[in-house]
Amino acid sequence: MLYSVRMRSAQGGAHEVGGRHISGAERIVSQDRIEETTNAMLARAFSHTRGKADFINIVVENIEGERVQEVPLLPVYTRIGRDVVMGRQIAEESLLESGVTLRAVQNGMAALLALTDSMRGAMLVCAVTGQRLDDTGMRGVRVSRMDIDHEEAFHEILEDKGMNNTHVQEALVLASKVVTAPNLIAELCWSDDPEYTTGYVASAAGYIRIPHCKPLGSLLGGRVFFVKPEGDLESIVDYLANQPVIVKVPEEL
Ligand code: PML
Repeated sequence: MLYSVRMRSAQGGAHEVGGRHISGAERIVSQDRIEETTNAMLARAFSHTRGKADFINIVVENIEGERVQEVPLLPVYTRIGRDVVMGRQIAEESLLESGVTLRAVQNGMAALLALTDSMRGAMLVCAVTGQRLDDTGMRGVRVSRMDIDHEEAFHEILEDKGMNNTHVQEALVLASKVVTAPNLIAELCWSDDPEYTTGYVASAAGYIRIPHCKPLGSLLGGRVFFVKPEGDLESIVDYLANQPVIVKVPEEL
C-alpha cells in the first residue's frame, strides 16, 4: 500500500498565522517505511540551516487506488557562471531557450528577486506576458505527491556526477514532475537555504544547474513556473498538488 507523506515546517507558529517557512518535504512510500520517513522529516525540520522549526505539520495519506503517473527523470546539465551576475544571466538565457518570452523572463526574475521572505510554494507566471497568474500570495502553489522509483540507483547517478545532496535529489524529482504539468513550459528556482547558492532552470529538455544564482548567506529563494497563456490554471494547480507521480530512473544513461 502506498502513502503520500508530506511535511511543512515554520518558525513563529503555523504558516497560516504568519510563521516563517523553514522547510518542506515530499515522499511516496510503502507502509513499512512511514516511520523512518516521518522521523527523517522531523529531524530535518529541527535542524535546518534556515532555523529551528516550532511548527511542524506532517500528513500521511493513503493513495491506494489513485492512478500513479510515471514520468522520466530529467537529464542534468550544468552551466557555470563566474558570479551571481553571470549566474542570473545564464538562467535568463536558459529560460529564453525553453520558449519563455524576454518580457516574461524579466518579470519572473524580478518577482523572485523582489521576495522579502521565502515562499512555501511557487509563483505561476504567464510565459508570454510575465504576469503572475495565481492568487496564492506568499503561500504559493505547492508541488506534492511525488518520489523517485529507485532511490539507490538515483543516488548512485548523482554520486557519479558529484552532486548527491538533498537539494539536488529533491529539486530534480520536483522539477521532473513540474515540467510534465499541462501547458507548463519551464521552472526557475534557487534555494532559500543561506548556504546553498546553486539554482536551476528546468524544462522538458532538461534540468540545467546554475551555480551562483544568489549570494552566499541570502535567505531569499523560491520558484517560478512559467505557463502558456492558454493553460487552464485549475488543471495545472491540481496536477502539481494532487497527481501522484513517480519519477523513473532511466535504465541506461
Ligand atoms: C531548494 O533547496 O529549495 C532548491 C534546490 C536547488 C538545487 C539546485 C541544484 O543544485 O541542482
